[in-house]
Amino acid sequence: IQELPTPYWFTDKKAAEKLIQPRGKFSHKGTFGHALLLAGSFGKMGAAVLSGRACLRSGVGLLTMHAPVCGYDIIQISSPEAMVSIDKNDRHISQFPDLEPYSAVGIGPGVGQEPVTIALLEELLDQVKVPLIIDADALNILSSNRSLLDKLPPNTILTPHPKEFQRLAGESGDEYERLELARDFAGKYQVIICLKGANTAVILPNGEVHFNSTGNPGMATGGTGDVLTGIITSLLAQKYKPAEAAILGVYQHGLAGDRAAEQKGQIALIASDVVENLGW
Ligand code: B4P
Ligand code: MG
Repeated sequence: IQELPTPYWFTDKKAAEKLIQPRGKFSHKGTFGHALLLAGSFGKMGAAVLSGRACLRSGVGLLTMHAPVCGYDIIQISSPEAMVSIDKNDRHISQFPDLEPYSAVGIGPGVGQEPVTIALLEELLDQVKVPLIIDADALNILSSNRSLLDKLPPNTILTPHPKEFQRLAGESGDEYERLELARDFAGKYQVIICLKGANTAVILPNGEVHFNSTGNPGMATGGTGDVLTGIITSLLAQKYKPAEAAILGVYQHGLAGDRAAEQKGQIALIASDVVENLGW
């Protein structure tokens, strides 16, 4: 019997630590990139704040957060390290700044699915030339505007939880079938999928599946997904290759969740604790 090459990998401590790029003594903030996060809407500015703070705690040189008018004070007060770019729209994002200064773009946490935001996503997919991560309602926009899927730049990172994945790729009978569906999807659109849950699976366009070893059920609480988006956006901005940014980001997110659970216990854990326990 000929043994087939297995597509399955496991991200343990050793595998993850190998990916971390040490900081050179003479590095400066320009070395670590400028991230742009498009996040938040009226009533969901917390998602933007969580992803922004996680992005800052993951080593990015500079962060600009683009948000609707209603988010201006909220971001400036909660995240003094971030710069804010303000949309013309009061409640939802409808535009994005000139992309030239940015080394990576993250979109989705708390954005909602208003027509103006759908139009923005389409325009972004046409224009973006730097690595991109798409999460949350931006994924749901892709699911209900399927012509946008063909515009996804290669190696774009998608971070669906199982329900978002179902909307994107359809029903699956069991977890194995879901994984195979994700491998087909990643291959078809040449994207990277972080299929979130216990042992989040990172699926690469070549069909490789990297299962994560960190994380705990304490992380099943609102906002932890937004934290992951910020971490991966930060790594992309620092020029980690998209596959490495996804694998390492998922690992560090779970590790921070495990540290938070040691301190607070799983039941008390909230997403802000994950941000505060990021350590590199
Ligand atoms: P939404 O309202 O879309 O949730 P959200 O805003 O995206 O929340 P958030 O961004 O904080 O969390 P996310 O899941 O992105 O609604 C979620 C809906 O999906 C709900 O109806 C829920 O029931 C359903 N759903 C979610 N997960 C499901 C699952 N596994 N099976 C079936 N239905 C599910 O990100 C959460 C983060 O926490 C991820 O990084 C994830 O890996 C981590 N996490 C969650 N549970 C974990 C666990 N048990 N162990 C380790 N890590 C875990
Ligand atoms: Mg989410």
